[in-house]
Amino acid sequence: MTLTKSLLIGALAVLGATTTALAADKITLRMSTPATETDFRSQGLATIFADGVKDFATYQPHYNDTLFKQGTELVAIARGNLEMSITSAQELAKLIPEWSIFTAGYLMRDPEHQRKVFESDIGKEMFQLAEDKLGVKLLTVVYFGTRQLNLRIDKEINTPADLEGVNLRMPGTDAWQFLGRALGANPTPMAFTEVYTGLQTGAIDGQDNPLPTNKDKKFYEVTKQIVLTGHLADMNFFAFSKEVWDKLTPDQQATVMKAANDAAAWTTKQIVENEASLVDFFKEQGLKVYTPDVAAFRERAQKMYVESDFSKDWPDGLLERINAIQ
Ligand code: KDO
Repeated sequence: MTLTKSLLIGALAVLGATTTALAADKITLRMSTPATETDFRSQGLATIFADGVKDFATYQPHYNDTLFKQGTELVAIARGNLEMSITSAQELAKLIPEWSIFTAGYLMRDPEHQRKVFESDIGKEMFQLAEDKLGVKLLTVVYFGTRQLNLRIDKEINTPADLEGVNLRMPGTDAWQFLGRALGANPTPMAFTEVYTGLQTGAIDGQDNPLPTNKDKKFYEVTKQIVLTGHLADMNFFAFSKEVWDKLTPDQQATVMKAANDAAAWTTKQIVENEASLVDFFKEQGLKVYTPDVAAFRERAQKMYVESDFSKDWPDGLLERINAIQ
C-alpha cells in the first residue's frame, strides 16, 4: 500500500486523538497529610514519587490538614474521596486491631529492623489485611524518626515516675494515648497542627515527636528540653487507593511501587542523617538535651503493652517473629 498524503493525514489525526486521549486519561492522585510541605516525607513524595508517575498521573499534595483532618484519611481513601495519605500503625489499628502491635513502645529497634520486618512475610501479611479490610494499598513503610520527649517545663525527667502528672500531648487515637500512659505521663489528645500553639500557651506541658519533626515545626522555639527516651522508632506508610490501583496496568503498578520505594528510601536517608546532627542544633538553640534511664522506660512500657487489651488482638507468635528479625 503506497503512503498517500490523505493516508498520512488520517494516521496523524488518529495519533493526535490517541495522544490527547491518553493525556486526558492522566489520573489525579490527591494526597492529604497533617505534615508540612517541608517535611522530608512530603518532599520525597513531591519530588521523587511525583516525577516517577508523571507519565500517567498528576500528584496533588495537600499539607497541614487542609484537605482531610489527621486520622480521617484512611476512611476517605476507602470511600473513594482521596487517593493517597501518609498513614500510621496507630490509624490502621483503629480500623484493624491486629495492627496495634506496631504501636507498641520500644518494639522496633531502629529503621533497619523496621525495614526488614516490613519487607518480610510479616509486612506482606499486614499489608494484605489493609487491602482486604480497608481497600487501602500500603505501598511501603517509611521511617520518619525516633520519638523523643520534648517539654516546655524545666523538671528533670529520668524515670517514668518523673512524668507523673505531666500533661503530655499525644495524637488522638487510643493507641497513642496508651503510649503516653506507658511512659508514665498524663496524655492529652491534640491534633498535630495545634501542638505549637499548645506549647506556646501552656495548654500542654510537652509533646513527643522525632527530632526532624521538632525542627521542621519549630517546637524548640517554645520548649526547654528534649529527653532522649527513644520510645518509638516511628514509621508511616504511603497509602494508596486500592480502587485506583486496580485500574492501573501492571507496568503502571510497578512504576508506582518503584516511585514510592525510591521516595521512602530518600526520606529515610534524610531523616537518619538529620537525627545525627540535630542534638547539637537543639543545644545551640538553648535546650537541655539528655538521655534518661531508658531501661526504666522500656521495661515499664513493654510490661504495660504485653499486659494490655491491645495484645489480645496480636496474631499468635507475631511478637516473637518481629523480635527474631535481626
Ligand atoms: C503526631 O501527630 O505527633 C504525628 O507524629 C503522628 C504520626 O503518626 C503522623 O500522623 C504525624 O504526626 C504526621 O504525619 C505529621 O508529622
